[in-house]
Amino acid sequence: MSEPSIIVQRQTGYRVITLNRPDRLNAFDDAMHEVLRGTIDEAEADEECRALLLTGAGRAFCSGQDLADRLLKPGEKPVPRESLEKYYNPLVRRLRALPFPVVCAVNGVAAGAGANVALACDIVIAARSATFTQSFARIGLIPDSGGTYILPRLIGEARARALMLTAQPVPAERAAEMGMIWACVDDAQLMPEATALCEQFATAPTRGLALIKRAIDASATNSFDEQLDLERDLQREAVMSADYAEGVRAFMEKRKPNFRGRK
Ligand code: T3D
Repeated sequence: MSEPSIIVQRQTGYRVITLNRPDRLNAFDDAMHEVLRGTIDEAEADEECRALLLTGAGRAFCSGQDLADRLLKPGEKPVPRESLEKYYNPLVRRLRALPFPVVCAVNGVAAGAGANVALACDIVIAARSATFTQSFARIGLIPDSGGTYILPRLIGEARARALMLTAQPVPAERAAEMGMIWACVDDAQLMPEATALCEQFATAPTRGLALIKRAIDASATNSFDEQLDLERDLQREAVMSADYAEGVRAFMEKRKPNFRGRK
């Protein structure tokens, strides 16, 4: 039997999803996209799941689209694949909109759509040996999977433009200095640190965290006034939650809160 292209480990309060095509540096083919979609559906449907940890098997996180599936035979004409419409766009939209945090542990090379899928996650933590490459320009493509939207907002337009036009790899340490990612850690510390974050989220006020995700996403396009109105509306929702009542009670009683999570 062949190896599964996606491995899921269920932990208390969160799931670990591992991209598992190491001989292709975890490049996406259609089958892997389909399995990943199903895996995320299951995690979202499970109210006990309060965080996701996304990582890769072997020496890479993900090298983007599997280019072996794009090799034309002599004389063959290119056909529209619609892979953005079918797979990459729904995936990054989904990662942004999930009602709980998504932590990406970038264990090695992240290239093409692989880099931008990582950057679409809520918290990106990378091993010191990892690199981020907007490799699209090397093969005549444009950066996709939200890269042209997310990257300039993370590191500024000047740097994003240069990285996308030159396809120069960025080592993890530099990526952290630029603000492209949350942190760069020693390779041996990657999974312990990413797991610790997920364990924290597994007992967090998950509904409140989902509102934070919504507010930050909206801030990219809202005016200041629109954002203030949104904060007011989302805070109204948060103030009415059982988790806020519990948070205040626990604070006053000097004990650890017992949040309800997604229920
Ligand atoms: O068509 C559409 O659907 C449009 C959508 C596009 C979305 C995209 O993601 S486009 C971008 C696609 N990805 C790339 O262009 C990156 C291609 N890979 C690389 O540039 C390099 O492999 C890396 C910089 C990522 C790593 O380099 P290195 O030297 O560490 O490893 P390597 O030797 O190049 O790769 C190791 C193996 O993985 C090798 O196979 P082999 O020789 O051992 O049998 C290589 O062919 C394979 N591999 C790596 N990336 C891909 C891949 N095979 C298929 N597709 C890949 N993307």
